[in-house]
Amino acid sequence: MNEPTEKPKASKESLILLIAIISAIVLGFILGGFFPSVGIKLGIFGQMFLNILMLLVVPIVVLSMIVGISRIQNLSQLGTLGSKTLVFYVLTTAVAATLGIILVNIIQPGINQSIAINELPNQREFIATDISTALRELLVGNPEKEQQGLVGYNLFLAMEKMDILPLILFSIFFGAALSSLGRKAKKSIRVLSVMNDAILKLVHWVMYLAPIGILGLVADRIAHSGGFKAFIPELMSLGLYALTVLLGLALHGFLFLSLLLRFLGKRSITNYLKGMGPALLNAFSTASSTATLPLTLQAVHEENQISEKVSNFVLPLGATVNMDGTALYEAVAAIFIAQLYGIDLNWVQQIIVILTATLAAIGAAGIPEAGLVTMLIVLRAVNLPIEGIGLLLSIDWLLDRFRTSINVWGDSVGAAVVERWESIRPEES
Ligand code: DAS
Repeated sequence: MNEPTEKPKASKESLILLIAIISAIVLGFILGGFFPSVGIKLGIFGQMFLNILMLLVVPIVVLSMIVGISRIQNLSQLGTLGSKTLVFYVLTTAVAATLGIILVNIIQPGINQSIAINELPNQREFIATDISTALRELLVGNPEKEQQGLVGYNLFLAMEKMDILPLILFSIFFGAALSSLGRKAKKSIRVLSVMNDAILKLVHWVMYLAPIGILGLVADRIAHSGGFKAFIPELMSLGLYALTVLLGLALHGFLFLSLLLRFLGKRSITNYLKGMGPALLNAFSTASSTATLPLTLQAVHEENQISEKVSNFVLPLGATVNMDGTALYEAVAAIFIAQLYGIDLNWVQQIIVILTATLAAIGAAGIPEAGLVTMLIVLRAVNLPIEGIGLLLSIDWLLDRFRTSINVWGDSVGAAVVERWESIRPEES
C-alpha cells in the first residue's frame, strides 16, 4: 500500500451531514409530535431510505469481502503474519460481541417498555427456536423456510432472501481462490475492485439522503406512538440502549484493547493513542473505516513507528474484516430488539447472536451504516423481526461514529500486537 501523499482532512461535508441529520431529528420530533398526520405521510421517506440501505447489503458484503481477501497477495506466503492477524481480529471481535451481550442482559434497555410498537409481523413465527435447532439453522439453515445457514446451497436464493452468512463464506473462499490464481486473476480482481469502489460511491451518495430518511422515520415513529407523551418511554429505552452501546464500546476500546496494547503490544497507551488522534477523529466524523484508512496507515506507521510490512498488511485487512465496535453494537441491538418485542432468547440463542454478530461484523464494509444493514444477519439467525432495524435508525448515525472509531482503534492495536508477536521488539520505555 503506497504511503498516503497527503493527510485527508476530516471532511467538512460529513460535518454538514451531521448537522443536517441532527436538524432532521429535531424536525421529525416536532412534525411527528404536533402534526401526526404529516408525520405518518413523511414515513414513506424513512421506508425508502431503509429500502435503499437494504438494497445495497448484498453487493456491499460480497464485493468488499471478495476484494479484501483477494488483495492478500500469495495467500500461501501469508504465513504467520496473516494467521496471527486473523486470530487476533476474530478473537477480539468475538470478545466485543460477548461484552455487548453481557451488558445488554444486565442493563436490559428494552424490557417492559410500554412503547406502542407495531404488531409483530406475522409472516414468520418469532418463538425463539430451541438449542439444537438454533445451532443447526446457523450452519445449514432451514430449507422449509428457504433460509440458508453458513453453508448455503443456492447463492441466488441467498441473495433474494438476504441470507448474508452463506454469501460471506462464499466470498471469503472465492476471494482466496482469486488470490491463489496470481497474475491470471489480476484483471478480474481489478474489475471487482472497481465495482466495489462504485458500490462504496453509491453508499456515499445514499448518505446524502440520510437527513430526509431519518426525518421520515422519526416523524413516523412519533406519530405512530401517539405523539410526544407516548413516545417518551420509547425515547427512554432508545437512550438506555445507546448508553449500553457506548458503555460497551468504552470498556472494550479503552480497557480491553488498551490492556492488549500495553501487555501484548508493549506500547504506552497514552503515546499510542496520541499518535492515533487524527485517524480516530476522522473515523468519528466520517463514520467510515475505509475512508480513514490512509490516516490510519500514516498514524500507525509514522506516528507510532509500526513497521510498514506489518501495518500495510494488518490495517487494510482490518478496515475490511476487523470491526469490534460493530460486533458489539450488533449484539446489543439484536437483544434490544428482542426485548422490545418481548421475545425471550435462551442462552444458546444468545451464543448464536455472538457468533453471527462476529461474522456480520467481518462481513460489514468500512462505510457508514454498514453495521446497521449487516445486523440483518444476526436478526435472521435467531428469527427476530428485521423490522426492528427501523427503530434504531434514528440514532444509528451517532452510534455509527463511535463504533467506527473503536473499529479503527482495534485495527491499530492489532498492528502493534501482531508486530510484537511476529518479532520480539525492544520494550518501549
Ligand atoms: N461505519 C462502519 C465502519 O466504517 C462501522 C459500522 O457501520 O458499524 O467501520
